Amino acid sequence: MPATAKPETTRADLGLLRVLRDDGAADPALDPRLSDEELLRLYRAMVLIRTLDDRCLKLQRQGRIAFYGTSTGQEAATVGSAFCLTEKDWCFPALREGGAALMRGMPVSRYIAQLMGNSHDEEKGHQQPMHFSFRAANHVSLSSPIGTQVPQGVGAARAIQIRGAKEVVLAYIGDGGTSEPDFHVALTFAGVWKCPAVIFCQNNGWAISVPTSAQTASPTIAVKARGYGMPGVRVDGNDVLAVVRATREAVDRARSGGGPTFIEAVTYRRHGHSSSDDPSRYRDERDVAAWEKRDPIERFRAHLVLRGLWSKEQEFAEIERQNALVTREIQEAEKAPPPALDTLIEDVTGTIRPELREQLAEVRPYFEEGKTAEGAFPL
Ligand SMILES: Cc1ncc(C[n+]2csc(CCOP(=O)(O)OP(=O)(O)O)c2C)c(N)n1
Ligand SMILES: [Mg+2]
Repeated sequence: MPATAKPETTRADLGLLRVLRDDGAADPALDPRLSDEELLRLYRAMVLIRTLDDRCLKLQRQGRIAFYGTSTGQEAATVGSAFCLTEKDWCFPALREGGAALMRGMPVSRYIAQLMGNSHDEEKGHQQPMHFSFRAANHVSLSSPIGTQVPQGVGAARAIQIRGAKEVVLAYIGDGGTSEPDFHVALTFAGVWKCPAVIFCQNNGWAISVPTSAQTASPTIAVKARGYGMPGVRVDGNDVLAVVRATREAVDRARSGGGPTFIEAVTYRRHGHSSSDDPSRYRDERDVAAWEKRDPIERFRAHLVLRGLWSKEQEFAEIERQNALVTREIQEAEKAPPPALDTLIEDVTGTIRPELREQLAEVRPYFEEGKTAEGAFPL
């Protein structure tokens, strides 16, 4: 807890659900009691996000990809929540949930292909970097205007409800996104329809340079759920077991017809907003250092070590294995050609209009000469 945080209360939407204690043990009354295999799967997924963030930010600095946004410090919130979905459930991510797709089976090669927009990219380069989609697990690409994914997700949940199907929708939003009208519209209708949606807010303290304290005067974000007639839960977002516990309960409730839940995961964005941002211009580095001490990976590792499931040797081997995998996939991705030129107009509209074909014919010689466009990514 940050020094400025208010005292904990017993209200789910005002307090802070924690499972992992400071000594690494799990609170026996709240432990979601995962199997050893599940615990290790969660841990490896968290380390993979950290590894990719580290490597991809360097790729951006070297000019090998255009743009990147890390989720360093938020791995527990991302992985713990996505872990609770089945393959058939739907995920509508916000900005920082590429790791949710990885947790649900997206290969690292696809992740890197999306950043490069090459011919292996599922989106064929149509989307900006960091807008991952993974059809096999119903992970829907983010639309850049923040907040839009929540009404999309609630709409999908309504469709599932009308069809009488059993899938659940998990829609993510940032703390900044909760100030968007879309957020309120979506929660209003999720509450009225009682559709199978879990709305998961990653409160990471910042919306680019705007602190959460400037987003809302509410004591917590979770407490807003009361106004929409749904349960609100505030969870320690750096405690992966607490995130699993809160999300699993919410997913189970949604699947069994009990309606939506809003979860606020309290965490921290340790890096800049994106590769285009310099956070030293607007925040105190001492706050970052304080949050580094609550690192979600280190906290969970202490738990695994205490349970005899992890060792220093395994840690070294895992880091080496993941780095080798990422290196190999980057090399492969850089060898891959760009998407075929025709994909510029394919997959965009149901039928391709004749003027689009004409435009493509006009630009074809330009590309065939091997020219590339100049320009910096704006955000
Ligand atoms: C409607 C809209 N306004 C502004 C932006 C520019 N923008 C991109 S991300 C962002 C901040 C988002 O903050 P938050 O929701 O807290 O997510 P986080 O970046 O912390 O993950 C802003 C203002 C945008 N993409 N869409
Ligand atoms: Mg934020």
